[in-house]
Amino acid sequence: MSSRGGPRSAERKQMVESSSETPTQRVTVYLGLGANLSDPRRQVEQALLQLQTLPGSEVTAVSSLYRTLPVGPADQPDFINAVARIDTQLEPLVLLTALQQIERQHGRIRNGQRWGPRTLDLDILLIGEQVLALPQLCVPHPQMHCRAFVLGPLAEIAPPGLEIPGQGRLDDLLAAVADEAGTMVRLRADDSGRSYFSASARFGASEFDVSENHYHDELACAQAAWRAHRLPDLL
Ligand code: A4P
Ligand code: MG
Repeated sequence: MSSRGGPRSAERKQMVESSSETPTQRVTVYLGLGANLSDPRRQVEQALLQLQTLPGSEVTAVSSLYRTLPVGPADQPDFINAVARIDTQLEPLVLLTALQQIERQHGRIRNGQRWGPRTLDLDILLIGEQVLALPQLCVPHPQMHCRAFVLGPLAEIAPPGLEIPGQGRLDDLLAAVADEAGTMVRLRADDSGRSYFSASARFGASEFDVSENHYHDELACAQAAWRAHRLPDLL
């Protein structure tokens, strides 16, 4: 019977293997998340779930969430910040487009004000050791080396001795912004979470009101991915 259809499974496996002789290279990328409008904590938590759904990508670590003072215009709410690490096959500009789509899903409006308030900001901080200076994308992120709200969470999940290309060692950069780092508040587990992951058990669908939550579909999808995924092991 099986000979009437395509190749048997062993043959199929071999075909798949030979068709992927030149697999797309995976690269480690660090992403910065920030929000200070419309329940910023939830914006960041939901965005972390949505990162799970990026094609050809795997979230491998997430920092704690931090409450941080705004850098830039002071007349805006405090931010919630975090950093995530992903392994991805996506090309840099494809990844940027995918991240901007997530920002739009969070109602991000760009009104031209530099460093102004936002529902969600997703920045590409590092792509391996690459240095990019494209019109749409600069990597490492041009301001990351002098921002405690990036360096602090990054240091939580980065390997020891991480170098920021062109800027130096993460440890040294973080030491240089110790004053700013001292103003950051790391959210605790009970407050719901040392990190987003410790709060993940609360992410039952019942916690979210479908009628007023336009993230529901993405969230349900991400939750399914979450359960099937080994992310909780990262805690
Ligand atoms: N772009 C270039 N390089 C990148 C990159 N590495 N990652 C381009 C992401 N985007 C990059 O970004 C403007 C354009 O930058 C994009 O269209 C993309 O093509 P944007 O998100 O529209 O504007 P923005 O975020 O206001 O500008 P910018 O300069 O990226 O601001 P930052 O550096 O993101 O700063 N204070 C605290 N406490 N916490 C914060 O998270 N964030 C900001 C924003 C200011 N103050 C803050 C925080
Ligand atoms: Mg930005």
